[in-house]
Amino acid sequence: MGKRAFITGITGQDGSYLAEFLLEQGYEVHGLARRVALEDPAHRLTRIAHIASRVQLHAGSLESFPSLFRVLQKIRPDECYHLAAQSFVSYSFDDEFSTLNANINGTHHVLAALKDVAPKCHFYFAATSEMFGKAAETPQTERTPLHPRSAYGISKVAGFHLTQNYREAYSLHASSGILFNHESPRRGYEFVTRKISAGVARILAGQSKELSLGNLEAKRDWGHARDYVQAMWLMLQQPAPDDYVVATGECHSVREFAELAFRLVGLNASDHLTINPEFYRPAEVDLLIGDSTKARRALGWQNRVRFEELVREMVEADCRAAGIQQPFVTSSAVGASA
Ligand code: NAP
Ligand code: G4F
Repeated sequence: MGKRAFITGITGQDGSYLAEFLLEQGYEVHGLARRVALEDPAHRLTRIAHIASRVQLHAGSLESFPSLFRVLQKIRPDECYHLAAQSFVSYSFDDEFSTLNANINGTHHVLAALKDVAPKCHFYFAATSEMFGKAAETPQTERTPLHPRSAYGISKVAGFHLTQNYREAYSLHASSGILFNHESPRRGYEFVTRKISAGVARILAGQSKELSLGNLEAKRDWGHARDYVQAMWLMLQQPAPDDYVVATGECHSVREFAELAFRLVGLNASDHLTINPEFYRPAEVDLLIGDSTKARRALGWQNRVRFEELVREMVEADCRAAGIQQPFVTSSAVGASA
């Protein structure tokens, strides 16, 4: 019989790709979904609509230990991927309390429940490059000191330490993936890459004229979510738990992402891009670039999708959704600067 996996955050970007991947591997896939999502599948389960009949959803929320305990007691999974979180850094400045509450307690609840009902379960924690924040060195590795710059980053540092502590104190097979930014056409619209790809599509479709962003000089190491969920799975297949950086090793500024997205469809970014100070953060993370040598060597993980391919896929998907079937100019025009 196939293994049984439980995914918190199955309705999110990563959860949807991971569920697909695990189904392909023959897993029985269970997921946690909020009650409101189960009652409004047409709007809130869109990312997993195509696999809805093959996954089993259970109502629960990060804030409620009893809900998580009940679900885990019923499923007793072989593998648990804890992805659910308030994941938008910017929002964590507006509501530090709910971010810290959901992210720290949520992780603690899942670990504490597993310890009691499924102590042999292999556990994955969705840690993040945001933990490096004001990074002490470049590129960042598993040994780089942590200096989070937001309530979100702080909540993930706490989850990371909780995961390590359950590994050391209770011998749980608990691993953390320190994942750098990863995107896709399923990315939430609040994140800058999707805001750009959707904004470009709207402008090309004549539905708007400008795209308003914040700090264009921030630099990120952007990969594709489909590649990154495979690293999560690989971590849980290892004989011993550990922590791994997952990144492409290549970084680009928000400006470069936006300029390429506009250029791909034959538009000039400077004709449409405006700056709105509202989108600046009280404390910014200026530069993230990861060194994933350990994951590549120990797990055999590799990222397949490069930067331009990622931008293309996202812009194309949003253009198609806006009714534009062939949005791209020729590749020679892409090479020319905007
Ligand atoms: P996402 O698209 O924002 O998905 C977040 C998921 O968490 C959704 O399924 C959401 O459910 C669920 N969730 C949020 N609050 C919840 C609560 N109180 N109770 C139950 N479920 C709740 O995030 P993602 O991009 O897939 O990222 C997955 C995880 O990796 C997150 O923990 C994120 O912090 C971390 N991470 C992401 C990246 C990245 O670049 N994407 C990088 C490093 C780490 P609803 O659909 O009901 O809102
Ligand atoms: O797309 P972002 O909102 O992602 P951010 O803050 O890097 O966080 C994402 O990646 C983390 C991994 O490093 C995850 F842990 C986290 O859950 C999330 O998935 O912002 C990227 C950069 C920032 O520097 C931001 O200041 O883009 C800059 N930016 C500039 N203008 C903007 C905008 N970000 C957003 N969201 N919206 C803007 O208009």
